[in-house]
Amino acid sequence: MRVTDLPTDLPGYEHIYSGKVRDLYAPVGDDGQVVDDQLLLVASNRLSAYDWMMSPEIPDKGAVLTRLSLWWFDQLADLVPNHVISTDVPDAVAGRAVLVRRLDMLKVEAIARAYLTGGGLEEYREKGSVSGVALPEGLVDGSKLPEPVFTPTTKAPVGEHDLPMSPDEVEAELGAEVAAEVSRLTRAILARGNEIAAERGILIADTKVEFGLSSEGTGGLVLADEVLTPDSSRFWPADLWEPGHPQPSYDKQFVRDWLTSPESGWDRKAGGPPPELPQHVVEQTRAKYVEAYERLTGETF
Ligand code: PZK
Repeated sequence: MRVTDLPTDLPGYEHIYSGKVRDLYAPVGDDGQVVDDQLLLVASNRLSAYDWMMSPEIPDKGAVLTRLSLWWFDQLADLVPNHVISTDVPDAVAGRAVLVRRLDMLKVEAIARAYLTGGGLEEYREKGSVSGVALPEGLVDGSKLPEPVFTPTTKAPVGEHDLPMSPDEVEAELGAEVAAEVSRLTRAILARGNEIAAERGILIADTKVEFGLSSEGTGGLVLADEVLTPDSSRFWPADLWEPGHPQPSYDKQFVRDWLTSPESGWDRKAGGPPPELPQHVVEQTRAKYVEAYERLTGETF
């Protein structure tokens, strides 16, 4: 996010933090004090590609992803409790914000992979295993794994890249019991996601989820953040799935194709910022987000 692009000023809320595509606020009570057990999670319409923020924004992206995430929380409710309190939020962020329980967040990015690509593929090519899990020989970019594998990473500050964590490092950070539960739940979430998505023409190659521990009650693991959205997961169109080469991205393919075409005039390797997206690319990309939402949920956006 550019420093000139300030987060929305929301009366009754204090801005805490901004990530690449989302903003975090704390509610302020009638007494003027920050409400210390809640947060407002706001999804923006910002889009990144090739590690650059695109301009202009994608209309409705934040609302589509917020509604998709809420729908998934319901589909996963029998596996794990979630942090959602309410969708009653200020008009300025209506439809793209949720009020959530403030948790003690685990300092681990919980990632599971159902298909091999990206960093997992690199590790497999070097070692024949991914995060300590031995895999069959002969797997290629896009291959389906025998079962989802837990491949946790560190949480690096914005701008830096997350690093793989070994099972020992995860245990040292979380304790053996919580580490085992995070691994089991992350793999179960991806497996459930793919059971549902496969019937609707979408493959979910991998996903990143965040867990927190609730300070009150039983103190168990709670699923936080967003879940099984195109921003937190690799969505692939099932009809184009063909192991052996990089798969097209369900949501970002129009943007990537245009940026790498002669039409854009952008030389990615020269290091300069990408050009403004033309209106047709913005519109096609918005349509892909809406299509993913409608196919998965069976509801009209
Ligand atoms: C929390 N993030 C990541 C998300 C951002 C950054 N329920 C929670 N309790 C405490 N902390 C968090 C959550 C959640 N979810 C999430 N960082 C802290 C994040 C959205 C926007 F800028």
